[in-house]
Amino acid sequence: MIDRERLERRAGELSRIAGRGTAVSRLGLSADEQRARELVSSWLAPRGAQVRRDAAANLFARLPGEGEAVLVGSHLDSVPEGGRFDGALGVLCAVEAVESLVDAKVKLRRPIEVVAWADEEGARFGVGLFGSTAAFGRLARGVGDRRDRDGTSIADALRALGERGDPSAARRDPKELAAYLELHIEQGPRLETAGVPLGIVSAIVGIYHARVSIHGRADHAGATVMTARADALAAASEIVLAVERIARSRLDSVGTVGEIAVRPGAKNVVPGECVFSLDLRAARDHDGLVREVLDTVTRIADARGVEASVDDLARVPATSLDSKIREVLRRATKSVGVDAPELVSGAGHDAQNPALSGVPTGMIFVRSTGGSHTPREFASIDDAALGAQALANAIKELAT
Ligand code: HGY
Ligand code: MN
Ligand code: MN
Repeated sequence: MIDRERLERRAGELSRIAGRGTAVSRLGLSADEQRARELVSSWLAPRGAQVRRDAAANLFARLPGEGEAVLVGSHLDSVPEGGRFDGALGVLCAVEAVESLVDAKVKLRRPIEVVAWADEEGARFGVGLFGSTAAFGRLARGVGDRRDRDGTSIADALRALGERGDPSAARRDPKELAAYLELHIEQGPRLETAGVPLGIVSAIVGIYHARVSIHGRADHAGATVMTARADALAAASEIVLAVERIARSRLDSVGTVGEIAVRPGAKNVVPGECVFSLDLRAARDHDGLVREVLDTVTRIADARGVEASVDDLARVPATSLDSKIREVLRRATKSVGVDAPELVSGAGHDAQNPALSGVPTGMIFVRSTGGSHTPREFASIDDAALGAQALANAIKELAT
């Protein structure tokens, strides 16, 4: 049923949008992401899908039917210098699964909607899972005013795409949906180590994103003795190492500072200000991890005589996925000959938003190698075709 060549050809076409070699830099809410949505629309519109883009720039392609819809998809944006498969493979396999069912003239009762969520990575504005958070009405207030490094706001970026600029207008009723399915590369080594091409996601870790600003005092690097300094970068550095220490000390926890900026940023000026990102995740006691890190930020800032302010960007609780849908996915993967293990996802996914909104949600993992969020990321077309076939089987069971 799956047309392997079509899947492979389209994967190549998509990876060339904002791609360079095996790297992709297709940032959310950019013209590149819009070009990717147009490419996906060009595949589905000729198959009778009604294609629309919502106020948060999410793309939906709907094949008509009766009752609540089965929603299936992932995201098209990437991190800067990311890989070709993160998100993109889920959209490609959703399109291929649906087209293979249409090719085979399978009678589907329910409507099927293929979705490409906008700006899942939050690479420009810092708000991860942006499009799906907007669609399920979970955006924090004032998100539209969040700005990227050039001072462009989310509202500006949406208006540049031809939207009105208020992402909260993307909200839709979760009761319109019978189920949400997402195929995604694992982005870790477990399936590779186990020698298994597919996995089923049991739960997704809790994720907290924030921006920490440390205000010290800029001063002359030569004329200011060490005991008279309020060095913002030295304080931030102690905090970064504390994040690493705390995450290492707690079960199933990770902590990362991926972005940092220093002002004024000159070799002979004691740093007056430092702004850095916080990414804290845990499968269990996520709140405890966040609390311990934020208490430590305050303790270090007080001890060093600098001011620390924390700007919450996103907080998604640990999310377990629907047991009935996991059973559907177990049958679907078995039917392609795979005894798929259940895995907790350390990566965040758009699937958290439908799941937290009461939509029965499931995820299929496809084996990937070379890590992720890097051009080394890789998934084989054989594993992708197997995943797409399992996805088609699951859609068929849920939609007939
Ligand atoms: O950060 C994540 O886990 C996802 O790739 N956005
Ligand atoms: Mn990612
Ligand atoms: Mn992803």
